Amino acid sequence: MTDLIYQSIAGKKKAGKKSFAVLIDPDKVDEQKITELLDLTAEAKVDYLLVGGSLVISNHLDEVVKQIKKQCSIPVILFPGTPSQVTRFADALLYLSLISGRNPELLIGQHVISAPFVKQSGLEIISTGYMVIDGGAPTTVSYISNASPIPSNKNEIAMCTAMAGEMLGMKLIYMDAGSGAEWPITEAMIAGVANVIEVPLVVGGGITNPEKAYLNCKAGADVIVVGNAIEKDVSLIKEISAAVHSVPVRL
Ligand code: 1GP
Repeated sequence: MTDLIYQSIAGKKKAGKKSFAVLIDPDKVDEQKITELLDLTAEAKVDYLLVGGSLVISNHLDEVVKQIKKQCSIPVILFPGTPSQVTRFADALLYLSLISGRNPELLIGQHVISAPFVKQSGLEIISTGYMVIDGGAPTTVSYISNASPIPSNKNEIAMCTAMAGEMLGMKLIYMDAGSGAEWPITEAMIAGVANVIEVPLVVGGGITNPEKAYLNCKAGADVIVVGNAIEKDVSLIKEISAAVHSVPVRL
């Protein structure tokens, strides 16, 4: 198994560079929409494409990923809400453990059940400590997992959770306020967490403009993920990518 994608994420962090990932929900795209998105992502020099959703109900994940791989060279990383959202046509898989929750199924249970299938996929596996932060609206992941998110003002809980995830060997920490969150994660919480871990920090959920993406990066996020806002206005791809890539390099 290679670790090329992880090397790229970690290498950029080491070089002090910020990355931008566009999240594509297979339920919300068709062939034409994907083509339009890919033209814009290539032009805007988007670093990664994340594919997934908390609850994918359509049945065309393979086709979506195959089309992306055929039309562009940006790495495709799966961000699965359930183990069924795994396709060997992608490049890598965020192997998520919901470390902010206390539901054993999402910490380890579903992993055990899907392990042989995931291994056989040949995908690059990136073990990820997934932390859901309260974004002011009930998220699908919180409902399905029956796990409460970390309160948005409890920075120390987020910090300790991320530290524990890193010490357990997770190679990424992903802090998510949930898709379409009313309140994105505060810069104070991002800074607190970034200060106590060394692995790359991914931040997403409710980021709707280039200013917030920029401030999150300045606070310590290494990868910014945007889904919903781009679904509503694709021109944001260019603006947010430019903002993320304009953050001064700080080693
Ligand atoms: C959700 O972090 C992602 O899991 C992205 O959130 O759709 O709100 O951008 P948005």
